[in-house]
Amino acid sequence: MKRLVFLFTMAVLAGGVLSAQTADAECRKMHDAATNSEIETFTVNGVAFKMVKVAGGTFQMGATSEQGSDAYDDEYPVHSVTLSDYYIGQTQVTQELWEAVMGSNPSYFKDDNQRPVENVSWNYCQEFIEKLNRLTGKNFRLPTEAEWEYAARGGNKSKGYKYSGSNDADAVAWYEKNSGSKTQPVETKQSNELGLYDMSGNVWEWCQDWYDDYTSHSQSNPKEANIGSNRVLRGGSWYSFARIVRVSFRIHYSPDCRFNDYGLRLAL
Ligand SMILES: [Ca+2]
Repeated sequence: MKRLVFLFTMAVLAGGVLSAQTADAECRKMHDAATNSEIETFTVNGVAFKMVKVAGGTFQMGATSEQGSDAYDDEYPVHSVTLSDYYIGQTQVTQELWEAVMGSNPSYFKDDNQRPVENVSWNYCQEFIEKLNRLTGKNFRLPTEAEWEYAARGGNKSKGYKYSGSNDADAVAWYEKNSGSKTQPVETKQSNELGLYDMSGNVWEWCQDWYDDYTSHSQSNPKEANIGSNRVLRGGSWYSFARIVRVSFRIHYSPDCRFNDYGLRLAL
């Protein structure tokens, strides 16, 4: 009897060890699926940066219900947009990366090169991207406005938050209330559903598109309007009220404009 109990105990223990190993492997797989396998690392002049794969899908762009009465007129009408897969920067372009490519740093807040680069116009961003592409042989670009918003909303992992990754601006964004009136190093707030940092707040992010009014038509991979006078910026900054760092808020300025809260995030 004793021996039987012993064998039984050993069998249960062995089973436990086996299932623990299976669970470990399962956890590892899930972890990899959520992180490494969807992230590509690129290096330019010794500086590494990460691009996160965004699986395409269809989403409602504009002032959806969670935006409530904070939404402005130009966030309407809400319309359906379908996007193919693309990559987007895990963080805003840092001063370290900008300097590795351009050999200089135009930023106003300079004491830490992990702060996002700012004080860059849309035109200057295009120069940066052109040079980056020459150095890497890739086709980096700015995200379209639709790609920016889909990624900010968490893509097909979206939980429908008002800000990128939370309904609490403080959890995910450096903005007027918590920034100390300056940029903050990237990746120091919680990420959103896709593992992207600072899509709400820190610095505004230039999009590829000319600014245009929304229409109610469904769109597929919308590209920039043919003509316009202003380029779109998204996400708000260290200087913005919470209402401005919402996922659907939009502003637009001349492509020559630069301020100490205008920066960028790459797409591919
Ligand atoms: Ca931002």
